[in-house]
Amino acid sequence: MTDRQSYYITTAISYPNGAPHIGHAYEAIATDTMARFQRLDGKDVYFLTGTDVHGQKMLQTAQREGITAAELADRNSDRFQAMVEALGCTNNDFIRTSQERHHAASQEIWRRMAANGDIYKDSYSGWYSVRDEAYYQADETEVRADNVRYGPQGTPVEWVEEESYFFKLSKYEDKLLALYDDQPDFIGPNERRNEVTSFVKGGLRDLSISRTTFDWGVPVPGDEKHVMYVWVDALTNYITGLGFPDEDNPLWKHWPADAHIIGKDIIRFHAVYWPAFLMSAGLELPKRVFAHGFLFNKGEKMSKSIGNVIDPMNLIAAYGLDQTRYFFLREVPFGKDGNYSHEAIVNRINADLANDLGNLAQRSLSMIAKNCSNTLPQPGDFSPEDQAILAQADAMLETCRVAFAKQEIHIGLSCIWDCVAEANRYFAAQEPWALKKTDPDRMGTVLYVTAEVIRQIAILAQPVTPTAAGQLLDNLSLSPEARTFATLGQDHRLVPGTDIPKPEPAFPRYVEPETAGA
Ligand code: ME8
Repeated sequence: MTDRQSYYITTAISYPNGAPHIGHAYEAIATDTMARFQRLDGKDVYFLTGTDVHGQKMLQTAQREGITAAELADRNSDRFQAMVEALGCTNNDFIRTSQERHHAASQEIWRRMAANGDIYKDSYSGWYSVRDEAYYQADETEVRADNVRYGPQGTPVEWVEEESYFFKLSKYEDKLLALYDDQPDFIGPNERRNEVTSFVKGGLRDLSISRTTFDWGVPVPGDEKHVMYVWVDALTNYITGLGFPDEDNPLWKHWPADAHIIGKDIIRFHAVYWPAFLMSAGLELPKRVFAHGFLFNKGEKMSKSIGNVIDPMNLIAAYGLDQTRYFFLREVPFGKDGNYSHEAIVNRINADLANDLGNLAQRSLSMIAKNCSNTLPQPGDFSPEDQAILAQADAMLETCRVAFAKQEIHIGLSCIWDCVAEANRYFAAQEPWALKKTDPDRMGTVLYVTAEVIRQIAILAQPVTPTAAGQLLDNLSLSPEARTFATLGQDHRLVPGTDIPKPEPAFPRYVEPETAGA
């Protein structure tokens, strides 16, 4: 088991300055789906998520609420952790940057960057956005009609002037450009790669990496008047989670990360600052940073600061967990922005899940239960139509592997649901219900082929709809070992003669609450 290939995947760690919103849930669902996919594909997966408790934004929110930043962090981190659990995430750990292990790791990476000659003391004066926790150049900001100055992400900026430690980011300009060139897959999707490359080509200035005007953060080693700039410690969470600086920790084998999954607004921190910090500290670089898009509800960006927040728990309660997971990952091409609405969600649930997959499975397996004494039938020779649908099912794994390696979850899902659609056409054209009287052997073959195609669809659907796919696999009497991707393809076909139970429905239809039970 130890020679399994490692796969380390992370989400961004969220600011717990408010309740989790749908953007956080989206990132967790997508990352969990990728973690489950790689695990089922035989990799030794480690999946980390958590909360980013430091910074001025947390401090200001706590002050407004009349509590300490530590209290705010604890209270809301609990809510984030509960959300991740409610979403069915299979994360191995949940980090909070207030933890002692994280302070130790952040101080160690600082020491290593300093030892490499990359940290010096000076004074900073410039623009800072508390909402983005980001420094901006004057030419990245603009004063709008309301007389307020805004940064490039549309958040207000304020003037900051204080003694500060700096990181020699300018020294890493050429090294970063060489990285983007040599490893074209380092940043995905391509539009983000272009954005980052042109930002770095525009010239990098040294980065202010400490603050003295508040003390909510990780103290700078050797100069406790300063706390680290929140992004220095936040990014370090990815190695804290693997035991850094203890390289004998068994988890350290997972470094470097295979994929950091983040939103597009924080690509600069992950694709510019983070690799520069790691190069400076003499540590390996992550293999890929992938930025997903933003979700919009009625076209408006959601954020805790604006107050336009949709509670993911409500979505799960209203539509179901597997349904919510499927909707977001199928509807929104991963990497692009997306919209959602009640109508769009209901349409996906009823069309793709309840009708196309749910009904096909229920109809075909019920026919087996009823007409074949609850036993998988023995197929006869396969017709060209049988062979075509089986070949399409057998080919899904490879397409999904290629797609998931690039975080193109939507392409993997559309390949699976193309097969669902084709299986429906096959089933309708073969009319097994009519064969019952005229040619029962041929009926058995059609039902066997349909069940075998459903087997492969359900195995591949597990990462996105784990519970419902598990129900389909229960309906086929498949043992836990018979549910991994190693069993996909023609070498592990369903065994004729296996007893199967009367099928339980896996994907219920969505019924509007006011008409439910009417
Ligand atoms: O940025 N749609 O935390 P955060 C999709 N602490 N994704 C969204 C979104 C939306 N409407 N709103 C936010 C931070 N996100 C830092 C990260 S990592 C070392 C530190 C995504 O709570 C956002 O892009 O503001 C980010 O990836 C994640 O949610 C956490 O955002």
